[in-house]
Amino acid sequence: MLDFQKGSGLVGDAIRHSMMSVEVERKFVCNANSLKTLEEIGVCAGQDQFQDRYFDTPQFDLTLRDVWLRQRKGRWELKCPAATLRGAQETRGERAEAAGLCTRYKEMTDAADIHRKLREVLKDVGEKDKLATSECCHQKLTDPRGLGNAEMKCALEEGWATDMNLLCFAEFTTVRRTFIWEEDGVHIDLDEADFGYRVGEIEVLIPEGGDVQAALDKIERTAKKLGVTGDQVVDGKMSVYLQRNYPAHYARLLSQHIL
Ligand code: V4E
Repeated sequence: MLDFQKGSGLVGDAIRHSMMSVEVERKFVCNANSLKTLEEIGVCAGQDQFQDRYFDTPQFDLTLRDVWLRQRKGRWELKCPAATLRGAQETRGERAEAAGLCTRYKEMTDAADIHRKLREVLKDVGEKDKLATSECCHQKLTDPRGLGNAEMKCALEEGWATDMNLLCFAEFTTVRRTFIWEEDGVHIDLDEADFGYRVGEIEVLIPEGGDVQAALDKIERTAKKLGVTGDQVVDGKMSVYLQRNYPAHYARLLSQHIL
């Protein structure tokens, strides 16, 4: 999550929160050389620490639809796929995106938008599924091998989330260093999650319907400057968290090409 940029300055929260934004992003492994380049050319915008708590139904109805609901710094945020480009000849940036190197997600921070989206996504979950849900919750609560207690601890905290049968399934803290590439308005985050995983992210935030190609080009230029090469997809924090804590769900997300 980052702020819209205008020139070299950050536009304030009022604008950011009133608009739906699209985050175009490429993850990378930050080695000593790319860190040196970043420290030489980028402007360090500081270090932050935050806790993320991700929510889903016990059957993972959201994440199986590539919808990611979380609480960060006490605020609700939702990420879901943004519409893809159609028609025109595929560009280098789009190829990188198609190969999974770049992702493009719509970000919502407005509570009404988030609730609307959740209702839309969950409307297909019928009575049969609801019954399975309560059985699944029960199993998680009583199964000593499960992660039930941590999950249920969160479930009682948010009335509307509980009403929608949403439970906290992942909780971790990230220390983030942010650099800004001033000329291009690109943000580079270096994240370290408390479960022992580090990842870099090159990010451009655009308004919905904004110039995706320009964002992909900026990311490509930045990656080159940082010496980020190759076509290997780098896992995000959540992918690694799921691999370690929910291997069966992770495998399902992989098989459905969501991760
Ligand atoms: C797993 C996932 C999402 C949830 C986590 O998003 P991510 O960008 O990894 O987290 P974070 O903390 O960097 O968020 P930010 O601060 O940038 O807003 S959202 C989309 N996905 C799916 C996904 C995917 N399929 N491929 C890759 C490389 N990343 C994420």
